[in-house]
Amino acid sequence: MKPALFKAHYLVLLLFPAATALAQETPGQVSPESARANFRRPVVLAVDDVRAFPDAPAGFNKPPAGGMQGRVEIFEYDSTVTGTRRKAVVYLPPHYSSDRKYPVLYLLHGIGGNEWEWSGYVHADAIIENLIAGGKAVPMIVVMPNGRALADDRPPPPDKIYSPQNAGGFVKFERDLLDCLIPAIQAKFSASTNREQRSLAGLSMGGGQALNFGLTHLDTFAWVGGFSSAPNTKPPAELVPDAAVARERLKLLYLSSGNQDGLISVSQGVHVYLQTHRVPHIWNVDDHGHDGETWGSNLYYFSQRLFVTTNQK
Ligand code: FER
Repeated sequence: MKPALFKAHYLVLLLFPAATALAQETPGQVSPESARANFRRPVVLAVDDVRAFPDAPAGFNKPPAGGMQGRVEIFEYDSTVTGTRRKAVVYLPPHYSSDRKYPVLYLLHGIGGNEWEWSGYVHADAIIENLIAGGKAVPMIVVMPNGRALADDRPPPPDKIYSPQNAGGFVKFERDLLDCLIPAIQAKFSASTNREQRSLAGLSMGGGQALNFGLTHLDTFAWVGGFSSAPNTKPPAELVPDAAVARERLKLLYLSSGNQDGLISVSQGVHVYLQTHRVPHIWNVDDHGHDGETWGSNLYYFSQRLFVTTNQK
């Protein structure tokens, strides 16, 4: 019998004890070639890069048998960043009423997506509706904006997705979100204006945005989630310059990645930094790639903690 020491994966661990985290890519550095290379990076797992949760149960992302009781609307707002009128998809929970204020989750899409990616591809509306119906999530408003803050914010053709121009729109969205979208949502809907009732999360490029904007605006967001975050993610020391402040102000910080995803080192870098600086967070490494299955399943676990269960002190 071959001694376990010589098994290939142990050898890999011995030669490369830690994954080298991918450095932040600024829009000017984004190209189809760099994206291809990033997606092909070898996955090197540490011992704690394991599941926090099983995959979400069967049917979790299917509309309830009796049909959706909540509704999805298209919301329009004026942006001083793009100089245009922009669209966001808004989910309103069952029995939505102006008699009460609702917490709000802002959900950000990936580099090739738009305001329909979360509802149309991942079925975020059905996921959250099922959780609310089962008493596992609090009734909340979910805002799914277009995170590409450009005058033309349509997804570019495939050969232009990994371009400085497209990636630049995702940086500009920070001011659009904070100065234009959030005030407009609060003016139109019965939304709480309290930071403890506001969350920011996203997938891939949107995961990077959620970490970049959420963690550096703790006056605005108390619940932050990055799923399969992309190389637009800032270095962790910029995201969390003061661990004591993060510990104090964050109600929930949730990071996830599939262990088949070449971008996992982005999230690993943030996780290791948070661990070193003792900032409580959830770290869920599932068996997926860079795909809708990991995003749906992680939204399922993230959203049921929102506005209730804190993992911070
Ligand atoms: C990159 C690879 C992937 C990158 C962005 C992505 C900015 C984003 C992927 C997605 O949103 O799905 O090199 O650079």
